[in-house]
Amino acid sequence: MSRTIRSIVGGDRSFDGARMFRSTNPARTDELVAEVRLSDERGFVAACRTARDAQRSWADVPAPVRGEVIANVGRLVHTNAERLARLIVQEVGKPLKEARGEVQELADTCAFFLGEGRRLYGQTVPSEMPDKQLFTFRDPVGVAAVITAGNFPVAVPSWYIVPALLCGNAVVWKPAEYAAACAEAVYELFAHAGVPSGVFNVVYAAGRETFTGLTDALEAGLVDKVGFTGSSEVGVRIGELCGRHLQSPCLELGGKNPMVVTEDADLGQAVEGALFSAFGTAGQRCTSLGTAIVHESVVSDFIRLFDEAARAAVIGDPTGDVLYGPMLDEKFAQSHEKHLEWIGAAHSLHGSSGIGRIGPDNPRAGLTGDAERGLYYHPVIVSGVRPGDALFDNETFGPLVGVTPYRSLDEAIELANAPGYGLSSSIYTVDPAKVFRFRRRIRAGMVSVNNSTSGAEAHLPFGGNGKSGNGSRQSGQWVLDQFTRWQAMNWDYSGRLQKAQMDVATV
Ligand code: UN1
Repeated sequence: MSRTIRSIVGGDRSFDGARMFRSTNPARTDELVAEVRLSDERGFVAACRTARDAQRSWADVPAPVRGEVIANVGRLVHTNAERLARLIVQEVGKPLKEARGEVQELADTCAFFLGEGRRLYGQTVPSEMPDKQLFTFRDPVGVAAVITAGNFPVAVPSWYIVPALLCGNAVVWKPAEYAAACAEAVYELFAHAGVPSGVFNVVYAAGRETFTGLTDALEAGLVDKVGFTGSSEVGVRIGELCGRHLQSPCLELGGKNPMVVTEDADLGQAVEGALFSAFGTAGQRCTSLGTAIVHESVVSDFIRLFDEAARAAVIGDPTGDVLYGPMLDEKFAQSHEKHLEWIGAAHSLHGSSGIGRIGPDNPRAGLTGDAERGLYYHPVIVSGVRPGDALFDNETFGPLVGVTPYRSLDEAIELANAPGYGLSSSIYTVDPAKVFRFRRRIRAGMVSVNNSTSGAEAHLPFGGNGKSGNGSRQSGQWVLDQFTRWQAMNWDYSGRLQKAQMDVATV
């Protein structure tokens, strides 16, 4: 049964715009999951004002008590885990097993941060002068505006929302409209867990209105930190906008994640890793494999095995046990089709009995879903990709992966860094010297050894460099520095004016 979602959840509803968005099941596109009323830019600003008004008293709640609220969220996630996972499957088409994993990632994030409520440590620091003591304190930044994609509709938003709230900030969240029902479910978990009204706000709006609303809210001094997960293009615009207000946002952007397969690698293991990295979530993770860079002595064996594995993979109905399901929604299906046009004459196709959308005219043997109503696409492996090819240089965010050979490890690393992204990466080898050379030279924020490019754990720093982000890190303890500001204090109890640098004590 579908539901209608108002444009601002839990806040002022007078900004409901006239535009509606229909969130549908990508495995059965005629099945409506939710109908969302989109706000205009004034709604975004109003939500920021509500957050600003509510933030001070939330910051006055002792941090360990805020941690208890996060613990409540975690408990509610566990109680509602299956319902939430099935909603993710229904709304964005992620296979059930992956959706359960995503819910677990949300629970893990709560488990990590609930304890931080008792650990928002400052420091006591010695002074250069006698009878003087120095201290540091962490304070919340204020209002955090969080804008997220829908490929991870519950876990990735929680990387911002959970620590931001724990640190005493108020949050305005603009989720992806095509994952609105998931967002509403997340909102309800936080509301039931005891986050006071106005401290956590959700606004549904289209990209353009969100950008204008954010511009106005920053101008009015209503936003202190922006967290954004999405494309590199939009990330650049958000970075420019925040820079005008001397703010540095958390940016988690695209990736063209490389996997280097060396001549000594276990090929079976590498192919298994490539299959999941390239095609898990239908390639729609920011950590998905972009290009497999394979030593020339094993590249033809690698392609043969990868091709066989992709042909044999079960694709289709996400409620079942499949490698991947449909594209997230129509918009992603369309951009994937554009990326397929990048395949040129110099490339060879593997991995598929067809190319493009699977349907009655373009069948795939063993598809388990409804080929007519689902946004299912053939898995495509393209060999012969080189720097300068659109396919090599750009993120594609679909079940489409390149393979290129290399001769020396240094060449492999150069190829891996060439597209200019720097999110995730992987190397398959048994040689520790290669691992550490790769680790040092690769520009990526994340390196996997003998493992998928996807699947980072919630307590490690997640984030990228270059076109993948501005060096900010989501997840784990590192994110506390995003949502708090350090304050330094000195306290002189000597009874006289001791001047720093001038009255330094000597032995
Ligand atoms: C994303 O696609 O935005 O490492 C995040 C992974 C997941 C998170 C992906 N834990 O693949």
